[in-house]
Amino acid sequence: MSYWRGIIHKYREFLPVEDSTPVITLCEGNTPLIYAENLARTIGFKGDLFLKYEGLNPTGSFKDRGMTMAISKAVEAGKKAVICASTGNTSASAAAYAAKAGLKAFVLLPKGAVALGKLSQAVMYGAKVIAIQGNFDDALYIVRKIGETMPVEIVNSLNPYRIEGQKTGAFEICDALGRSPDYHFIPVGNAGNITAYWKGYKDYKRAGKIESLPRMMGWQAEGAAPIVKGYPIKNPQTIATAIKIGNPYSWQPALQAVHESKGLIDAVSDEEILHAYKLVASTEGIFCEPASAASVAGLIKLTREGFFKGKEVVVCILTGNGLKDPDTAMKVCEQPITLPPDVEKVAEVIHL
Ligand code: AN7
Repeated sequence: MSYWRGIIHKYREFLPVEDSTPVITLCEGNTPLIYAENLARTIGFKGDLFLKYEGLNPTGSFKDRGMTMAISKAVEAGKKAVICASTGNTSASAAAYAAKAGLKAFVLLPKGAVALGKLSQAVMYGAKVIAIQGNFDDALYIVRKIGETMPVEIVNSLNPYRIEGQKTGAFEICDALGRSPDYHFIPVGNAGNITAYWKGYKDYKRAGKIESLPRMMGWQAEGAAPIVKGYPIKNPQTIATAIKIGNPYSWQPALQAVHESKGLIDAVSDEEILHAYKLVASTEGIFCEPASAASVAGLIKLTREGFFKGKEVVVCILTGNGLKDPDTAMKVCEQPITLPPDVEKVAEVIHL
């Protein structure tokens, strides 16, 4: 049988699993790498632009790659419960994989700062949802304290198996291109994913699967850009709630990825994020969430500044599905119009 059985099955030789490890999978991964010629033309980018649409994972974000590993290893270790803090996507993913594994899931969310779709996922999958009257960083602090004393496995990206699973995104990109990209653009929140992708590229190079490595280009939201500023942000602010994080756990590994790859981590404004968010949807037919569009916003910014010289191959990671956050979409787009059931009136509007 050749049906897709998830990233552990596909990339087992690169992952810390044994034949005896129980594989908890929802068939994550194998997401499309989409050639984005319309977007490239619109923004004046002359190279080859690809979008890796991670919003097509089982729970609608890249977190599923890491969660299949974290939950499989938790089951292997005999754990009965998992816990995470989340801006939304980690909690949705943890809740789903815990449901599949028959584990209890506890998720701590910053109250009022999580997109409704993500919240609905966590409750539907049966997690115990706790809204914290604070921000993500407060919630993660509590999770780490509880993890020290209670018999519960933390499945935030401080769990090393999360990073291992997420690195498979890099494998898929290289398998699809037959090489590594020249530049890898990615949003940065808690900085686990940029860390994971860099590890993936390095693992693939060491295995002789690729000859070169991409430069890692990370993008934070201006109001939540601790790595860019060089100090933790106490009260981070951005419309991209997924990356509204003031003190990222993987700060140092992310800096190392940028240093080793001769890349950068920079910031884009909410305005730039929303512009990219709308452009990806209207030029390519791809609905990503606002945080995901930070990678494209970064590409637009550097293209405008004349950063690219020739025919570079660029991959932007679109980390999550736009359907998770329809409220933001409806806020920033042209509103539907209402008309009586009248052919003439509708014809007037269509006006071709
Ligand atoms: C759509 O769910 O941190 O830099 O708790 O949901 O690896 O944190 C989400 C992060 C980018 C940033 N895009 O990735 C969480 C959480 C989307 C995200 C990021 C997140 P990291």
